[in-house]
Amino acid sequence: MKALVLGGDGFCGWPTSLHLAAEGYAVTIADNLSRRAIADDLGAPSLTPIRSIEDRVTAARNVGDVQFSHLDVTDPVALKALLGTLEPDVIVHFAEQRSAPYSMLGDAQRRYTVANNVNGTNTLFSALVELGQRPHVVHLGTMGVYGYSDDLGELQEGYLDVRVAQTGRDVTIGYPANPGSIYHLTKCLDHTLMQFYAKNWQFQITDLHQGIVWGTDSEITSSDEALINRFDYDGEYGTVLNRLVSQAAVGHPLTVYGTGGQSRAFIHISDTARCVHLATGAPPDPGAQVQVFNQVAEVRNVGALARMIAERTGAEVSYLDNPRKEAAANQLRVSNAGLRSLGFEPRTLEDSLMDEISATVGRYKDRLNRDVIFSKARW
Ligand code: NAD
Ligand code: USQ
Repeated sequence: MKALVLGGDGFCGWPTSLHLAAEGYAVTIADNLSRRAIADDLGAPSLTPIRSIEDRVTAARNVGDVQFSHLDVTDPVALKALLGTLEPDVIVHFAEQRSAPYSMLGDAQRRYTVANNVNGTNTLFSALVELGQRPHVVHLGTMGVYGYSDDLGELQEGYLDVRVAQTGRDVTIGYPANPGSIYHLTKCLDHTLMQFYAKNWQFQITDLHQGIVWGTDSEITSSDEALINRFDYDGEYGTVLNRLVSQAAVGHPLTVYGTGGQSRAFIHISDTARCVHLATGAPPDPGAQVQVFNQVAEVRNVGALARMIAERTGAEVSYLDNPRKEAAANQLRVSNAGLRSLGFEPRTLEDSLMDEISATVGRYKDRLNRDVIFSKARW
């Protein structure tokens, strides 16, 4: 089986590419390395010393069949040329600008995020239509497409059974979109695009609505220094749990936004790779509505996480004015029945994984730039 991994040099894409290669896929990574460039612009390169893509791919050949193509997914000519040669069986699409705060920094970042993400997804499907190819496409979406509320009960997977007030009829509708940033908005737009392509051109599409990914390494990326995964801790790209662990490691007060009453869904990076692999093997029928799996291990409260890390490390917790427009506190319940039915057994924070991440951060803490800890984005 041939897998094309778009965005395979990134935080989720790299361990997933290696996992797929270890499972016997012939993997081609396509990436324009924009994440590395943005990190340099922000003065916030990965805390872990990730290798050049060339060195990574050379080391990856000990794991399995891995190739690299330097390619921008929004470039139709380059993308069609690669697809035409490769004819992949499955495409995993990670290649988007994925930071909510970055997407809210200003005009340039708002426009870049929409142009890159929505245009990339449309360019991919339009190219596949033109080439007459119908691989299973697995797209990485986000839990943030739903908003973060349990007003409509436990979050179901993409769809909601409702009774229409006007007719009394019971129907299934797409879950109402409620994005909280320009970045999250692009995932709602992607989803609508994909519904149309599936319906009109009989695609097989899976959208993985993923929670916040934490940790650094999978078993494979930790097996060789040259395979080490990236770790972001800065105010724009660092996600909350990884940020708090890295702050504790350098004696910085833990940056809780607002009351810390926010509840969010989390998943460990090694589970991301496992779940994507499970999803690649379970395509929906051609032309069926987009299959949605909530790629989530557990729900946690931000304030409680900070207190847990403070207890483990002696760090101080600092409650800051929230730079974001979001509910000060929320309840959240999430179904992950789809991936569980495929064999997903979530790894949770109680496992020894917290020790692993603390050890990695401790090893590289001298590389941490304290000037980029606070987020510059306000909305
Ligand atoms: P990342 O920024 O580390 O990786 C994305 C990769 O895509 C980068 O290597 C980047 O260079 C590449 N890329 C971006 N635009 C491209 C383009 N036009 N052409 C080619 N390559 C391009 O992000 P990540 O954390 O690995 O996230 C991957 C995907 O998973 C994203 O779509 C993101 O929205 C989704 N996701 C991430 C998280 C998380 O917590 N990290 C949670 C939920 C969903
Ligand atoms: N938060 C803090 N302190 C911090 C950083 C964040 O309290 O120092 C809070 C935020 O206010 C928010 C929560 O923690 O309430 C999560 O923030 P985050 O930066 O960890 O995550 P988010 O911006 O939602 O985005 C991340 C990924 C994105 C993915 C999303 C999944 O960057 O790609 O789609 O998580 S989800 O959150 O489930 O929508």
